[in-house]
Amino acid sequence: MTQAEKELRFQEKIDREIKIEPNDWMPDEYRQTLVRQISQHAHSEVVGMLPEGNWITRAPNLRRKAVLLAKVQDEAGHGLYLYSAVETLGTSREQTIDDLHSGKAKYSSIFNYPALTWADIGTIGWLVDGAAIMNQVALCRTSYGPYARAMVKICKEESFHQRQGYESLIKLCNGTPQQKAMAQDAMNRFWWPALMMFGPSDAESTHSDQSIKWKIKRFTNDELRQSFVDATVPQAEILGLTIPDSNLKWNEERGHYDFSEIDWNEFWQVVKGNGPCNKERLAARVKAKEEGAWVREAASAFAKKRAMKKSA
Ligand code: FAQ
Repeated sequence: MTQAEKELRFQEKIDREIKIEPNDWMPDEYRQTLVRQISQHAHSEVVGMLPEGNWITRAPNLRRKAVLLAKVQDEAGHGLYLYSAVETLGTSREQTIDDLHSGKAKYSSIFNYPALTWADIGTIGWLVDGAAIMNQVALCRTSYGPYARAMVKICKEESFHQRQGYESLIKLCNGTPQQKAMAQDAMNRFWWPALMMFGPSDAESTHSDQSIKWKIKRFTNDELRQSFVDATVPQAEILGLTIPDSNLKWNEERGHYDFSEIDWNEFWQVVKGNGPCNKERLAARVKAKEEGAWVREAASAFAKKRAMKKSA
């Protein structure tokens, strides 16, 4: 079969909604796109543990601490499912992590913003996990089998994360004036970075067209961003929080909210490594790898010893 015939068959399979599995033939570009997207997604989950992990010791009570601890552990689990999905495409976990540490691979821009107050933790759950779910529910139907199956479990957990964040904010917004002000301040700082999570506008998105054709992505960046805004505005109204956008307005004709243009200069600056916490985040991951080297060495020495015993 020629390359062109193979590609045609591959596309037919995608069009018929048949999942692509690790041993199936796939175009190199499809494989590379998946490795890029899934590994960046995995890195986002793992780097995303840092701003929240920083608050575990400072949670205001035992219940909040237990919930936050569980959430941060969930994110580690998501990273692991996703690194495994990348391995099914023939790229080792070691390589994937090295690509993050060398700056070759990206992770979500949102995690380069600091979590300054306790209200930021509720806001991250509500807005950041909320944005993540909007994007990830669609990924449950992505064309690559291992990624789609990982996303089903991840989405169930992200949904709990979003709700615990919202519940925490309900408490703050119905608390003292200082607590409400703290929630508003968190909203002011996280709203725009949350909208940036969906990526560049469709006009600027380099990968969207091909990824939609391959059904890796089911919706474009702008479509998902709009759905997020439409779903979130009523939630902010219930909390009594003001969204920091004077142009935010329901558009009867479109059946959607209109909102201001994103500051794309800020977005690209953060993506390129110049956000408020980029250097700190990467340094924390490199340090974790170095400090965990002895654990990996001990584990592989133990595995070798056990294998030797077994064969003897
Ligand atoms: N930040 O052509 P497109 C979470 C890059 S998980 C940084 O539109 P694509 C859970 C993009 O990589 C959050 N870079 O790209 C949690 C590309 O650069 P490249 C992560 C970004 O792939 C919650 C270039 O710009 N979720 O939050 C960003 O078609 C709380 C051009 O962009 C996922 O990763 C960005 N925001 O669409 C954890 C979901 N946006 O690679 C802890 C899976 C774009 O050519 C606490 N990923 N870029 O060098 C996706 O759905 C897609 O990859 C998009 C981007 C939609 C993110």
